[in-house]
Amino acid sequence: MREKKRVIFHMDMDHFYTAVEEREHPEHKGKPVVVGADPKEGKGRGVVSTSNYEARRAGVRSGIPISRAWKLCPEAVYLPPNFPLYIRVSNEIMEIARKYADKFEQWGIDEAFLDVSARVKDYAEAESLAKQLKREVKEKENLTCSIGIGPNKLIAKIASDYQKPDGLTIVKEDDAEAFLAPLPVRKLLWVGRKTEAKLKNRGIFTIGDLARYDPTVIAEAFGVMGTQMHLSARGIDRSEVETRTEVKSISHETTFEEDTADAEAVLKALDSLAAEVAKEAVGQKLFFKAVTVKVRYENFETHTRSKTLAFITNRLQDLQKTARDLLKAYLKNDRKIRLIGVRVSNFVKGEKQKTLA
Ligand code: TTP
Ligand code: MG
Repeated sequence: MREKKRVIFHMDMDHFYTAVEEREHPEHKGKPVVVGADPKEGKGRGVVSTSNYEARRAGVRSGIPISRAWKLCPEAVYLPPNFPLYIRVSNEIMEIARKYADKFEQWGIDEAFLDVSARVKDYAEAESLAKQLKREVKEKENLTCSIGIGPNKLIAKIASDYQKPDGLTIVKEDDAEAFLAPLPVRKLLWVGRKTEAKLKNRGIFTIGDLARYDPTVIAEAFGVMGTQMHLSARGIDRSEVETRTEVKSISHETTFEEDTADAEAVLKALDSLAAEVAKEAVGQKLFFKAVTVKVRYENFETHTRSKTLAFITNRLQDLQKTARDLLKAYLKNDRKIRLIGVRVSNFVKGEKQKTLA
């Protein structure tokens, strides 16, 4: 028996933080806008959270140092992030989108997967449903999003990114391999920078190159991830849209005013980051099991270390102790540190944990 064909949407808001800022401050519209750390006339530290498309044209993108953004585009409007606002708007958008699907999975602050298989009989109906969703988001929130439609989450996600902003891209199952083939391997969820470099060494640049490569060689070189990666390259993804709305992780990070090797100062900053993270977790009634710390040295070399606890918690003491233990390995070498971060993940929603002390 043939499995019923699925129709999956992936929705991704366009330049989310800056789009919300432009909506709240129409005087910024048409100008390059950057949300992130304070640029301090080019001397600022920290990074760009996101930028609107005008600023992207000047080369300003998520993750680049704010000092570089300033050099590239001094005339941009620079704004600090207003997280409570973005979270509120995100919640409103997710409430709208949720109604369109039988299974709905929020992914990060501005993305979601929707399984609409039971609501449409073909791709033409899927297209009009997606247009309706885009229209409702525009009318109610005055924001645009891009939607990808495909036979699974993998293809839908790559499709939503294909045409942006305000895009709608449909990739039918039969067209999936041809759609993916010319795209760089980096577009696959499994491929980070290191894997990308290893693949390039083997002459694999595009998803098509990977799809054609001998899967047993890939599996030998990359293990289980290699097998997954090869399936992805062929457009195969059986993972379900999981009805889940909770956030995946809570994190805070800080860039020091000056790079420092002062262990006490670093640990003190770590404690206050942990306090912010724990406060949010408690506020959202989330208990976590995994803790990650991130360290960036003065030369931008960046490391992360994680620990999965034997218990779930949202107590500040547990978080501070675990984060300190994890960070200590990075403090032994007297190297100057530029940035640290704390993240918690593997959540369990509070209600289910009534027995917790
Ligand atoms: P994205 O959806 O990756 O980016 P975007 O919505 O700004 O732009 P696009 O139109 O390409 O989708 O991320 C959503 C938000 O998450 C983004 O507005 C800001 C935040 N973010 C960061 O804070 N740091 C980052 O490095 C990235 C990638 C995103
Ligand atoms: Mg987005």
